[in-house]
Amino acid sequence: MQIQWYPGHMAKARRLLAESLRLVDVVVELADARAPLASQNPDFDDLFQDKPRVYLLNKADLADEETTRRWTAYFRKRGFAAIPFSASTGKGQAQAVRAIEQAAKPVVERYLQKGVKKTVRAMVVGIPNVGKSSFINRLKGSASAKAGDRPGVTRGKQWIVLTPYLELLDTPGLLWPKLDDQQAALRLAYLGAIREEIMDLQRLSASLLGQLCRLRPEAVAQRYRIQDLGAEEDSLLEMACRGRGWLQKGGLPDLERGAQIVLDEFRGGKLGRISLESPEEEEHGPEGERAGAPAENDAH
Ligand SMILES: Nc1nc2c(ncn2[C@@H]2O[C@H](COP(=O)(O)OP(=O)(O)OP(=O)(O)O)[C@@H](O)[C@H]2O)c(=O)[nH]1
Ligand SMILES: [Mg+2]
Repeated sequence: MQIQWYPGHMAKARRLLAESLRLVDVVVELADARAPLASQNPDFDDLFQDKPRVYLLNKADLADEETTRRWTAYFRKRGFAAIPFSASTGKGQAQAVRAIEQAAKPVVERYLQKGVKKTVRAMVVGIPNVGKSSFINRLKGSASAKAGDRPGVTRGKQWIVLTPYLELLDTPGLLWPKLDDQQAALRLAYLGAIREEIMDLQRLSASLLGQLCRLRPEAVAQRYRIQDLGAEEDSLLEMACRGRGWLQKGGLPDLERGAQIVLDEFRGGKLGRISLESPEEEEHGPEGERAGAPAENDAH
């Protein structure tokens, strides 16, 4: 299954982001804590160039805590601080606001020297469905920006005034024109960043089950009552349907319904907190990763 999703509204969104750049002091970039690399838009370096950037690993409440800790160490080692955040629980909120203020400090001070107290404007960017609007709502303390559990909810830009001195710009989720790395594209699809209508959901959910069998065999065995965790990907969805009783009238597995439920349950954290990527895998390749194994050494 080849995954590509770069519809017209996204190309338009890219232009909108580029145009908005001159209005903002800071770019707040959200990635998904469960796959911090796959969910980073490689176009952003080009697009935002020298603008001060704050990195948040959102949905940290759904990611494995220990793996997220190692990811923050990984990024710190490479010279930038990535703050674990959860728009759902509010964890990381104070650090996020502090990081925005810190990133804006040079420009604020320049204005102060001229006797002006500047309003900091920060643009919130990231892939679709990563939680940009939810992040803004969390900081604002109210549902000011429209959020939803599918990609492509925000279509235009919207300014949200947090305080007289801090404004946030909500923007549409942005992917990149060619998803070269199809492993990463699959992760994006598992996370819900790609529009479902363009994919074969049964194949997607079977492949997610295969991945989960490697990452969290016990959780899969328990939740879907699958005994043979080493089975071919193609048969895993069928086994899950039988295990959970998702059957059609004649007793055949209801693969369509099962596919949707498996994806929704993973996205909703029903199998526990699971990270799809680890820094060790990034540094040593998939072979270097021992699924579910704790980190031996933080300095990896
Ligand atoms: N568990 C959890 N869910 C979150 C978090 N942040 C956002 N969500 C959920 O993720 C889904 C997408 O959130 P949005 O805020 O609409 O995402 P967005 O990045 O604005 O999406 P687009 O506008 O479509 O690009 C919603 O169902 C949110 O409730 C989080 O930190 N934890
Ligand atoms: Mg949005």
